[in-house]
Amino acid sequence: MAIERTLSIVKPDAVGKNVIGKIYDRFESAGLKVVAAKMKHLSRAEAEGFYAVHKARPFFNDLVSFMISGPVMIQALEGEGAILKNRKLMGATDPKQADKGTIRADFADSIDANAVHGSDSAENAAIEIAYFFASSEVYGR
Ligand code: IDP
Repeated sequence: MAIERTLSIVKPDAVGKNVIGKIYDRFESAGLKVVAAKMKHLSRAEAEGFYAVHKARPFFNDLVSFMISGPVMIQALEGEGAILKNRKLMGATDPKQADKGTIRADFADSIDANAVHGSDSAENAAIEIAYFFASSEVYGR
């Protein structure tokens, strides 16, 4: 399988619960390497731009308000099949539907406060990594 990169965000609920390290351990234990990272309190404009694909969805305003409710931890992860691997580690969008042992099953409270974001395709991963990191800030292989 190809070495890929994906964009991951530890959302404000999980940062508030002090579980950044526990979530990073899931990535590292699965063979994903943190190759870029920054903590940031997103502005409304930054969060709206990041979630622009969801602009027409009824939950858009609530999603943006949640994402700017506190700092987030943003990272690029690198490894074999990183995009799908991270999505499997995260679990389903709604933590009630998420498989046992996934990040969302263990750390998320609701469909809106669901602990983590992860890119869903190679195309979006490239766009999302570039949204937050200059290429000089990504320390991959
Ligand atoms: P994903 O994060 O699992 O990829 P998406 O469908 O891309 O899920 O939705 C982006 C984010 O929007 C979700 O993580 C969740 O926080 C929020 N969201 C998605 N669907 C709903 C909903 O029906 N109600 C409230 N928030 C939602």
